[in-house]
Amino acid sequence: MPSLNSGAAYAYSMCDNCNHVVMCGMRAIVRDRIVTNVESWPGHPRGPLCAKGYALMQQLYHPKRLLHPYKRTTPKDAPDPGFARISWEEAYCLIAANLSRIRAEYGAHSVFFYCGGLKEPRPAVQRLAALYGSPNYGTESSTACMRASVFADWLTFGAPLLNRMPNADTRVMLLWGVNPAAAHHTYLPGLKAARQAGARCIVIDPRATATAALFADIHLRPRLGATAALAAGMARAALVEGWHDEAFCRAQIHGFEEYSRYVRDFTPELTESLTNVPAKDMLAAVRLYAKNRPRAFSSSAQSTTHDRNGIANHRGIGLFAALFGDIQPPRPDAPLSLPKGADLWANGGPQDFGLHKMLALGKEQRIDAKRVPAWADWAWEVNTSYLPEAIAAKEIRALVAFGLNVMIWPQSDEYAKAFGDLEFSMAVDYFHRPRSHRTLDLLLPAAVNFERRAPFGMFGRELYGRTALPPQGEAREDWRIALEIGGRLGYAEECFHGNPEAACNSILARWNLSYADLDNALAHGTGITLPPEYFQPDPPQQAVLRRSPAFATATGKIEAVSTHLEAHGLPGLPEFAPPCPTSPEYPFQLLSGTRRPHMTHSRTRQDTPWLFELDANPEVEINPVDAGRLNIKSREWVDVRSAFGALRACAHVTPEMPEGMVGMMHGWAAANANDLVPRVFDPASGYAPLKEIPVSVKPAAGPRPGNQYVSLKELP
Ligand SMILES: Nc1nc2c(c(=O)[nH]1)N[C@H]1C(S)=C(S)[C@@H](COP(=O)(O)OP(=O)(O)OC[C@H]3O[C@@H](n4cnc5c(=O)[nH]c(N)nc54)[C@H](O)[C@@H]3O)O[C@H]1N2
Ligand SMILES: Nc1nc2c(c(=O)[nH]1)N[C@H]1C(S)=C(S)[C@@H](COP(=O)(O)OP(=O)(O)OC[C@H]3O[C@@H](n4cnc5c(=O)[nH]c(N)nc54)[C@H](O)[C@@H]3O)O[C@H]1N2
Ligand SMILES: [Mo]
Repeated sequence: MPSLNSGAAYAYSMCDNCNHVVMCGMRAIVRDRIVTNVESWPGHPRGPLCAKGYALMQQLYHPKRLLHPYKRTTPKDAPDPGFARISWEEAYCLIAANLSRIRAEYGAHSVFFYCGGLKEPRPAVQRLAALYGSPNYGTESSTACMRASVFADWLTFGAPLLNRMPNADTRVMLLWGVNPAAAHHTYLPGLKAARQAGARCIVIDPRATATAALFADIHLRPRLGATAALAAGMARAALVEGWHDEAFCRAQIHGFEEYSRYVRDFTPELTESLTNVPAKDMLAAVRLYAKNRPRAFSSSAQSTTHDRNGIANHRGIGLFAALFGDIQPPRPDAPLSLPKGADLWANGGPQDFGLHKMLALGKEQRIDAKRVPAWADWAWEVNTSYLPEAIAAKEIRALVAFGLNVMIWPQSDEYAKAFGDLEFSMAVDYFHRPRSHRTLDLLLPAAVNFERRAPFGMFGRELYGRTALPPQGEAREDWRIALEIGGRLGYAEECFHGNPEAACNSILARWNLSYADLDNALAHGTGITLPPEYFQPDPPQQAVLRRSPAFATATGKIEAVSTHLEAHGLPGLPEFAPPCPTSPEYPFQLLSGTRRPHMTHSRTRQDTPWLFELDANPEVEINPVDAGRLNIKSREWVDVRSAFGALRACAHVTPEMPEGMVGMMHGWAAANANDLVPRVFDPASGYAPLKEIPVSVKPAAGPRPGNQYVSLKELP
């Protein structure tokens, strides 16, 4: 550790508090092996740190952190698992005995390996699943996060092509369902620079977001579940006016005529009635986008796919953007581009390390193979929406989970209940989360930031090591746990004898580096930049990048009619399907999970008190007109109901929400937005309608709930 005057030293890591996606560089000041301060890492490509990064210190030293392995002592249906402390030895013996028995009796596929939003542990967990022999490896990304939008792009373009952030030349940018002001603050400087250089901006978002306030010339505020209609209406407007690139469309879009015929019905009047977007604003937005170039374009990671018609929505957006001829097939002589940012981990890590080829064996035994076949045929990660059905059908007998949050799923308790029917289940986490861990057999303590070496940081060609202080209590790095379980199952050699640093070295070796080189750079507070010729993407990535001169779809063109979806008996065109209708009983559309700058999913509540202070109650955001009519005031409690569930939360009256829509963050243990959402899924992706369910909101009858919003529980 590089030392400072006064006996202190610097330690380095990367923030994991935006679900391991943004990963800003962090530098800590350490005295007597205790982190006393956290700051942005000077010179690091990601940053600056936001409140979530600073608050990580509190997570590190939280008195309720999980510090030892625990085993349940009560029957599975008991409300309290009665977790009792055990040794790592006992924990590993239990795991190895159960996993070995289950594989012998029912086959390896009957164990589901799961990683939540956390991206860092994934390569090690993939390797474990592959060695064990189960194709049933899935994550939150293959259930509720950005992978469905990648799927939609792949169906349309053969690659995740859509997001083109602005640069100095950009004249117009279209931000469709993105709010970097809250979700990706590191994009803001680029947007600001483009704006200052004169770029115009269209924002499409139902809410009055900070992004719209900062950048939008035109802001369209559609109702939920109407994306495919808005995209079709916008496409029609461009086609009718002849603003599109006809020659490009005819040459490069498969099914262009069918698509043109389909969108023809979406007149400005019909589009307005379906989407609530005034026709004249919609037409002005299309004109602004069509008449300026170069164009930049960014579409949502997930909002438009959290819908029963999500894949069609997202494909509709992509096809609108494609009409102008901006999205070209890759050139045969194009240089291999480098993975941007920390995408190496966000996309699952190196495929050879994760043993993806082995993971793909026995694909027909994936739980999504028959239930979401269009997805299973494409995604290497299994969709987990139907886990309760797969457990009831005895296709799955055990669960090995890293970072399990049942509140990502609609009707979350059905998942927790189903896990109680397993023969064996375990999770690794920073904290005991009663709502998610209630039915598990084992709970294991994960080391957190500043206590782990793996994985190292990778941002484009820049590699960064991390300093690891000794973990608190008996916590262990996720990589170590996964690799040690592998060792107990007979794969000690393949699992680097449980040593995360040795595992990292096996990855770094492709660049003739080892962790010692990263440590040498850390001594100077820096990383290592690979020379361009040194960079070798994985072979499958190379194939995608090199596949040319056509689009990497079956037809070699942009597919307005998807051959993949048609082959699976689904509509090939991005057709509009009406959202669940509101009614006098349930008059509001529920927009759940909109990111807040200082909150991350179910975390950053009591586990980071500084952040919790900023937002200490589950809030329902409601427009002043609606609130006035219902006699609801800010900070008063309201009951929210859908046909599928109910919860009580605190009102926040704000013009940010449009009339007829209410907003709520998911992940509150006692006011879980996903209790309101039914288990019906987009047949193409298997994703849930997290953003279209009708609800009612009424002043709460009875007293304000007491201190029930506790997401952590102390262990004995
Ligand atoms: N209604 C609604 N539901 C949604 C969404 C929405 O917008 N609306 N969004 C969806 C999306 S996009 C996502 S990504 C998911 C979020 O889903 P998740 O990312 O799974 O949710 P988190 O709340 O971050 O829970 C992760 C758990 O893992 C633990 N954890 C975090 N990091 C680590 C680690 O490195 N190691 C270990 N062992 N444990 C760790 C945390 O303590 C926590 O208990 O929610 C989805 N669900
Ligand atoms: N602070 C913070 N940052 C995060 C996270 C976090 O929890 N906290 N989570 C990370 C993760 S896991 C993810 S997946 C990303 C998500 O990143 P984003 O998808 O960009 O974030 P959201 O805020 O969920 O959605 C963006 C906007 O879409 C709008 N929207 C919702 N539905 C629709 C619709 O039907 N049409 C249109 N046009 N707009 C719609 C919402 O109002 C919102 O303003 O953020 C990442 N960054
Ligand atoms: Mo996500």
